[in-house]
Amino acid sequence: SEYSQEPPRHPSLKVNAKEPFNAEPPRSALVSSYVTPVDLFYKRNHGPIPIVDHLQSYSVTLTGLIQNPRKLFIKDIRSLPKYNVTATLQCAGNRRTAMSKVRNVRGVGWDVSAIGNAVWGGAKLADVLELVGIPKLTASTNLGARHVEFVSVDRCKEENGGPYKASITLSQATNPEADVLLAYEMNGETLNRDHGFPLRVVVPGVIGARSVKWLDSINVIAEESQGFFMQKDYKMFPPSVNWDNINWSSRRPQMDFPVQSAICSVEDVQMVKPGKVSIKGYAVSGGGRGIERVDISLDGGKNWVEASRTQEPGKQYISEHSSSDKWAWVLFEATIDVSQTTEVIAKAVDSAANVQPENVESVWNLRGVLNTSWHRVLLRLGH
Ligand code: MTE
Ligand code: MO
Repeated sequence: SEYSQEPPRHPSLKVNAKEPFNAEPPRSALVSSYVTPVDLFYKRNHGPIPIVDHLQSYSVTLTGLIQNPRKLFIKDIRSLPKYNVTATLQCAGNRRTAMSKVRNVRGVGWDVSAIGNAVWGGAKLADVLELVGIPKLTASTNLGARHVEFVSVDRCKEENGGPYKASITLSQATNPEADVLLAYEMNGETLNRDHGFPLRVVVPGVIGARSVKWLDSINVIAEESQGFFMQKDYKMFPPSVNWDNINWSSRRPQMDFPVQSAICSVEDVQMVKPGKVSIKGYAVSGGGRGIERVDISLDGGKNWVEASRTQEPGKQYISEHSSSDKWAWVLFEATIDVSQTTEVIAKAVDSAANVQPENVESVWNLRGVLNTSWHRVLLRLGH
């Protein structure tokens, strides 16, 4: 079958769909290390994993509204300054299963682990675009360019057998501070097949759907990508919209993700012994907004205590071109005392004082994206 050449995968991944392969690690894996190991990083695909086996002949085509279209080989990309950016990648469908409990939604059922934090190594897209004559900090050009589309090597049924596609604005693409990468390394190792070998886009602070894997071409265009995943998916609709009255063109493609957190050191429901229990999890916000604080409540949200937070810059990979960690999650921890059945709630606040919504009902949408409601786990006394 077209799925007969999939790469080997870690046995502890929870497989939500086999073909295409969609899997997430156990919650506990996310709080065991600040940087998520590659084999435990969630995998989100819309088709078979393509095989790119001739690295010498592999190239990325730069085309569209540019003076001199050209092909870039891996050696050309590697000859540009290399940056290591620690960035959290999150699928817009993270925590969808909990949203579907309110009312049915369409999409792969994810628990809280369709997210991971990695050190991505590669060239900045802003430097690559300069090679074809588009200067840094360009919002539009006299050829009418305003968007940059990424087209993959893979094939998916949503595109009727065509490649996966997405786009970002030209101003984000040419802004060196946006840290958009063409990445060939993940956590200091060559990018593997599951995560986009030999080259993928990483758009920090933006839903994972825009970080196109197995890059085939970069298309400089006037309007945003007309691909399925920009126009007919990954949009946030109000709770009143259903499959009969949906009008896809009435909403913009989702880009930045909102403030998010989840408790990962315990399952829901978790049996615990009376006494001290360590509550650990992750918190992250999109758009480069850092996390201001994480609050924990044991009484349904009446009273809160602040958790402690850690953020370790990807020290072992830092080079002279390293950047800050505004794109990366914080891990939080609070020790609580449990003497009865207790619901533990986490909510995060970002640097713009955005707060996670209390209830999933208020953000429910038919595609089940962006469930960022307060995260709750139930602790029961037992052995
Ligand atoms: N790129 C291609 N070519 N094909 C895909 O199916 N899935 C996207 C994005 N890039 C996808 C893709 C989605 S929805 C997400 S969330 C991320 O890749 C997942 O990246 P990962 O598998 O490396 O975790
Ligand atoms: Mo995704």
